[in-house]
Amino acid sequence: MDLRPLDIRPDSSVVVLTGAGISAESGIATFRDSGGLWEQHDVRQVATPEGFAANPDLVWRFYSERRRQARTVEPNAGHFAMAALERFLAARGRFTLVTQNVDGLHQRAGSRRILPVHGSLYRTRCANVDCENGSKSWDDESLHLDGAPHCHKCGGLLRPDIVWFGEYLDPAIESAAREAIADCDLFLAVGTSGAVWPVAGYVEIALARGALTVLVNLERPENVSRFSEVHLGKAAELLPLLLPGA
Ligand code: BV8
Repeated sequence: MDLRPLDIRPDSSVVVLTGAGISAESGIATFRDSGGLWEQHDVRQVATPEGFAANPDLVWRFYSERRRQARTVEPNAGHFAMAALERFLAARGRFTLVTQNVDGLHQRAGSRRILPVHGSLYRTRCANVDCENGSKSWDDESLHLDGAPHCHKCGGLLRPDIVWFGEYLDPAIESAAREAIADCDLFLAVGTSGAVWPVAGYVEIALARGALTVLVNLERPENVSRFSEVHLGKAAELLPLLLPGA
């Protein structure tokens, strides 16, 4: 495959946005591909506050199953290429990994400069806004297949620390992502359908900045026209060829 590596120098400023496609070759289902998560589950029932209010046990079964599964798979060459790029830029460049993924595979591959814009599968928080725990979340690998857990402090329901549809992203994380993109030379999107807002609009910030916008994806997504360079294929195969340090 005659692929020219991206022009990334040690002092480049790079933001990478990843979606479910980068974890596909690790064996984790994406959302909108055939056989994807949203084909197997009603998103309104398992990924909205209304769904959680209606049936917290079902939501906890959904996320517990994903917690269990994500621990049975390994990061792939795409995740490791991301961590290598971060190391390549560490001395004189700037690097930010904005991920929509909640599976923890970037962390396990060694990436550190991560903005988890949709939360994390392995963090839990109290759903009671009046709880003295507040919106603080904590690491939690436990599975709750037989019923939703309750808060030790207030007795209210616990919830996964995930951003559901109709919920705002964490403002600090969102503004950090927008700031990094507004300051980058290269915006690289990997494995995302560009279907979910406000993240789908992040490429516009890069374009307004005059950054080079590059896409690595299996198929052309909705917002493909916003990218000046498009590489169609599997992230685990293409990223090691495109990125330095891999
Ligand atoms: C919000 C939960 C304000 C965690 C998720 C306009 C502006 C603002 C909001 C909206 C708007 N229009 C509509 C909205 C509302 C909504 C939205 O965007 N809806 C969409 C569906 C139209 N947005 C929200 O609700 C957001 N909040 O805007 O707050 C607000 C508040 C109140 C009222 C109004 C507004 C919150 C969005 C977050 C929702 N939570 N997940 C979880 O369970 O995981 S989103 C969900 O989609 C996942 O997090 C996922 O990360 C995300 C994006 O999906 P992708 O990662 O892109 O995955 P997908 O399967 O779609 O695509 C995979 C791609 O990979 C494909 O293109 C495929 O070709 C490719 N691929 C496959 N294999 C490979 C590959 N590529 C490379 N290699 C491979 N091997």
